[in-house]
Amino acid sequence: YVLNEPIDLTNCEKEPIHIPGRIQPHGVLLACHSADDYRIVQCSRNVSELLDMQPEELLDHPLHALLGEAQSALVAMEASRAKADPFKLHYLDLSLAIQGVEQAFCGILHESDGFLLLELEPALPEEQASSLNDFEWIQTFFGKLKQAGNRLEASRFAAEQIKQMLGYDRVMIYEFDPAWNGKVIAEAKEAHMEPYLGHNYPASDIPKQARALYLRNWLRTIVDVHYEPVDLVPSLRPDTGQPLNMSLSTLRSVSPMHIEYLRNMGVGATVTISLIHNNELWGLITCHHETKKYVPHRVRNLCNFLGEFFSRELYQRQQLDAYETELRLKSLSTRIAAIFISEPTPARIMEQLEQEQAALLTLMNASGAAISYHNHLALYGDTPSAQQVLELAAWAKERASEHVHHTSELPLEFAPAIGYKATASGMLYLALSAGHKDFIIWFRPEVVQTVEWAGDPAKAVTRAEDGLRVSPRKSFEKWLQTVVSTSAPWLDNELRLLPELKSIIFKRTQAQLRQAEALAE
Ligand code: BLA
Repeated sequence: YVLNEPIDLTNCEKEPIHIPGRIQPHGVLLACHSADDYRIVQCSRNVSELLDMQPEELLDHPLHALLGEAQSALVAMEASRAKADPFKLHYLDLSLAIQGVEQAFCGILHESDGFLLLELEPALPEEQASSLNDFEWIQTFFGKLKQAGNRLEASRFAAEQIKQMLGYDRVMIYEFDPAWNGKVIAEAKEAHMEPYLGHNYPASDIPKQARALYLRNWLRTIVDVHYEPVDLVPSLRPDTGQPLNMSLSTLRSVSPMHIEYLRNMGVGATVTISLIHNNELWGLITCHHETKKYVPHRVRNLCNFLGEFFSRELYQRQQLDAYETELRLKSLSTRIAAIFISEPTPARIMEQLEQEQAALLTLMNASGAAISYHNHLALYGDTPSAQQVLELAAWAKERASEHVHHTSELPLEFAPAIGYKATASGMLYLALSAGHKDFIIWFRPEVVQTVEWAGDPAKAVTRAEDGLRVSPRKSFEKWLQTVVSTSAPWLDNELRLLPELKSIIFKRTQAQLRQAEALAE
């Protein structure tokens, strides 16, 4: 793969993977003109092997010349469904007489810019019998997911069952982070294989255009990473002279970059299922087999369906967890606010806060807190010294917006904090009065994290001696990155509580100030 541009990872994003003009050889592709009797306008060259016909015998002929009237009527019916509902996978069992012998095919079809793309995969003889298991698979899957205690357990069940259904060696649930790096959060695998559970992969392993494509096309398979791609004949659309858009094709030939990646990884075949919620790709079910492997379309389709269900189930669990957390935090925050409202004097407020310090820390999942109120400074739990707290408050005041400043990397932003990073790598500052004389700071300890990468992420791409070839890394050996001076992040549902708490306390503080002034007069 040779590029003339300077080499960087964004080149990967420029490969037009949806128009390769080639397919994988385990099936044939026919592009038919939808408005013209489904006349075949392009086909893959391997029709000569799988259908025993030359491309010239098919091109320009209507589809019914190949399939017969009855079957092509069924195809036309399914094609109109496919046009109406492009996100579903549409397929039909078809039969073709090849050298006088009837042969079963799975026909997978979709619409592509006015063309019907019909892909034919020879059906395996054992397929008919095994479809009886489908209902059982579905029942087991639904049952197990409902039983799962949490997200990770549900993911593990899903991985195990998909592995059984595909008969694959390894199935992983792969989750993206906000920067599109990915992590294996659950894994089912053969005993002899090295675990990938917990491994992280840089965003460049799955470039942007591939992720965009997987949002539309929910299931892909590479039957044999050592395949020879098969050309389309003619290579361009005869009507427009443009390449055929193969975004939704199941046989689409895969990026040579990715093929090289998989070979480097020692993988023989893959199935990948998109995990989508709210029209966002949040993860993938990635499945590996050590050698080449074909899985019937019916089974792949079922895995796809279960993947969708799994995705929804996880989302609902998350919503429920978030709701429970929200209620718990609200009640804690009300308890703290109530102290400011009901206690008559600043001294009493400080006394009561002392009593309720556990609630104060739990509210922000903190290990320490400092409160400065009416010239009193109180420290609860693990905190820096009083002097350090005052210096920190002066620094945070300058940075605060809406009276709040928070960081989970304090030692990187405020050098003096290096000295107490074990106690306070995270801090959340809230002013309790408009002039910042009063404040509260919550602290979180340093969490030293070891991130396991599958290979050095800085070397996700290697360049050859000629300086022009980009290729995926060769090594997937565990590469450990140690992250220091960082605390657990402050979460949205925690930060959301601050405005209300602030407004209650501000009002009270002002009222007390007015009282004090009135007394002084
Ligand atoms: C595609 N890369 C992919 C896909 C996966 C990964 C899952 C989807 C295609 C598929 O179905 O197999 C990556 N696979 C992984 C990861 C794991 C795994 C992280 O099993 C972890 C266990 N890839 C590179 C570099 C480039 C690159 C450097 O590493 C570009 C220079 C490109 N990856 C690349 C491209 C695709 C891809 C272009 C799209 C392939 C296609 O659909 O044609």
